Amino acid sequence: MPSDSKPVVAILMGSHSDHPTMEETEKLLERFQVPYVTRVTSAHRAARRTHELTAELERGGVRIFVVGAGLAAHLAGAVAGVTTRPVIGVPMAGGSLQGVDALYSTVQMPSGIPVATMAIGKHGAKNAAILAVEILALEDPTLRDRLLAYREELERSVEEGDREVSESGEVTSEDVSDAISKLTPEGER
Ligand code: RP5
Repeated sequence: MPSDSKPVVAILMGSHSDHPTMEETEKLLERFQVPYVTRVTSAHRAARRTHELTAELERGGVRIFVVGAGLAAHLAGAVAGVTTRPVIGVPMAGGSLQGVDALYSTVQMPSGIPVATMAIGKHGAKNAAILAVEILALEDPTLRDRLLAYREELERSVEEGDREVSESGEVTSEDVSDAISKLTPEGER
């Protein structure tokens, strides 16, 4: 849920159906205690409204826009065209081209109007939140500390995974090479 404080990040999406993906952005912004607002608008079906909404959010204090859209995904570019604040684009997965259409539509901006484009789908939605926090952390030491704590958590999760696999008795690639060399006559190794 968006917090009561004035939002500094706006999460925009082309359709309500994009929300399950963009929830990943919301969850991470909540974890970092960054106030945000989430809105649905459309680059094609509500172009004028998108421009007005972007201006209104900017006037309200939004510093970064995270924008998710699918198919011919032009919403992030449309927002970037009417603001000088950073715009982070998230291409939705799905559709006939599994999100590649949205990726190309979001990333291939002409020079002058950048959209920082993330990976397709939920990985991209998560990274959009982290990138927004990284930008805000440039001027906020508390956010910087939270980012460092998050990185440490990621590292611990890798170590846990390593422990689980190495203690589970699963077959490793070294085990396979050993077994093969034992089965192969010495002259053929
Ligand atoms: C939906 O159409 C997509 O997921 C996407 O966000 C949206 C694009 O809407 P327009 O901006 O083209 O209206 O199905």
